[in-house]
Amino acid sequence: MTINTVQTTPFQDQKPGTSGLRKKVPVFAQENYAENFIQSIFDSLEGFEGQTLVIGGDGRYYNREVIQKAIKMAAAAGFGKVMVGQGGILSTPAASNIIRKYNAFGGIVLSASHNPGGPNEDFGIKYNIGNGGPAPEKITDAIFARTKTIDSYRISDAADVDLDAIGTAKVDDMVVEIVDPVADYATLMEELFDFPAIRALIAGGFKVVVDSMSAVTGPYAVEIIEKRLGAPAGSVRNSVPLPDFGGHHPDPNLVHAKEMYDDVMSADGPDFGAASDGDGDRNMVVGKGMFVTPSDSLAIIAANATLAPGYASGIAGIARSMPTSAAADRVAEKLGIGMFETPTGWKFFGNLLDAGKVTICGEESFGTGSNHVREKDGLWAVLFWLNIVASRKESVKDIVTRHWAEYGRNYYSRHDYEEVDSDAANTLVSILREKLATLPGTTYGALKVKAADDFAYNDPVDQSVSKNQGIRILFEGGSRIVLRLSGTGTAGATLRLYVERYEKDPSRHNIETQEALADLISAADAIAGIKKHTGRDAPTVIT
Ligand code: VG1
Ligand code: CO
Repeated sequence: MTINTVQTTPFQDQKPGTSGLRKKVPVFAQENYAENFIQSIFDSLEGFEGQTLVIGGDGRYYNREVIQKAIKMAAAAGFGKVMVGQGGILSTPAASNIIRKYNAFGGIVLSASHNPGGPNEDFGIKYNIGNGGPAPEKITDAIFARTKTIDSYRISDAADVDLDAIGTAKVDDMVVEIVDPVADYATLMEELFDFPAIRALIAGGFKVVVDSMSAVTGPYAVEIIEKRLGAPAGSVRNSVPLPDFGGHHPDPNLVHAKEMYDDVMSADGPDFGAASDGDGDRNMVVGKGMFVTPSDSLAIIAANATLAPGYASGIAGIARSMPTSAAADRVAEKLGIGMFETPTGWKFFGNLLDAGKVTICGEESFGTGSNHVREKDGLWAVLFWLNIVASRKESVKDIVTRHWAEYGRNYYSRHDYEEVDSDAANTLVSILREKLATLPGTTYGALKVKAADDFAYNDPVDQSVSKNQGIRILFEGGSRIVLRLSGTGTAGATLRLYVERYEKDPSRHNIETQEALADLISAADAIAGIKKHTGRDAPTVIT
């Protein structure tokens, strides 16, 4: 077998976004496109000779093809070993766990997460470092710089590896180990949570459904929820990962997981429902009569953390992305622990977790996780909720309403305007940025602007600074709106508007969310000219 050096020319559009490089499959399928990016990753790293690289993805269309390329390029680059999930499958949190457990140098995770899959849909490549987490900006910036100058890549001409047979093979001098994608992850979950209590809850008739949305968590959920926790067969729905996710968006929210939601809300439906996304790092939790917002979920998990064996000795601190509601802040205050506000994207939590400053992290975008790995973790959140329900012997609805009664309720919603014209979206943001200084003191109905800025994050661990992370407009009384452009889309621009209002009075905790936020939503349009710039009357998705 020989290593070939292939001449190539740079692509100018390989800038990693919030979570890796995401493009449509036809873009990735261009000659040398994936190879250029993978080589640029390797060229931006040092000291991996003879080390282990973990490779796996969410099973979407084009997954196997890119895995074969990555294996042959890893061999050419001098890695000693690659560990690949069987069938090319590894959920994002499971990949993070394997990197950590086997002291790998890093990992390549192939996913476009919640974006649809198929020959004309989305694909993605992300690099994770040795702590198991997404590469920090320092590395993604270096990768991007390299993609702009790359002129060749190296690849072995070895035959394709059989990805379906567990065991070891060799590509040139490099060992290829095909591993069970589920086993290590399931073991970790069993260490963290009170499986006997959850098993007893389910055996007692508590009905659980999990919608894996034909994406990566199917095999994990079947093993854990059905086999280890005893839920009846069929409790996990859409459990076979499909390359096109059955034609759906594998996005666990009230729009795309509506069937499961409606089922749980029906009179004789299940007591508890959950869904996860394409690569298994997001979660949605629903109890009968109660959808748990991701921001509330973070706060409630943190407040009840000691009920789970893995967190029995308490948590060190909490971190949330800036647009996530401040519900968790009140929990941190009460517990007397640190609270950190980071930019959007899990890569910003890595340093805080590594330094032991925080134990639990979350984002409003259906992402929650902890120091057990360095990614958000969908099934982990679901199991945490089941653990809390089993320990407290209360319904999800009672747990949430009691939490609000104790801490107050942060009404919260996100409005997404998807596939907006990029120029129009950029114009909206730059006009808004220019008028930030003039906003304080202006009023919109009963709302008065207290402060307005473009969020910048100073990492307390490595002192790195990340600017322009979202525009915040704070009102007197603690309400706020946030606007930012998505960094994960693959067509046009997506404008996200985040709206939050705090309500202490329990007699006002049952207002419909959009109604409770109506004045803030109209203030957002008055301030940012959303309708005018986007030409849209209403958001594409409201969560
Ligand atoms: C979105 C979410 C963000 C999340 C990111 C990756 O990013 O808002 O909170 O970390 O997706 O999630 P953006 O830039 O589109 O707002 V996943 O599950 O798509 O890897
Ligand atoms: Co995801």
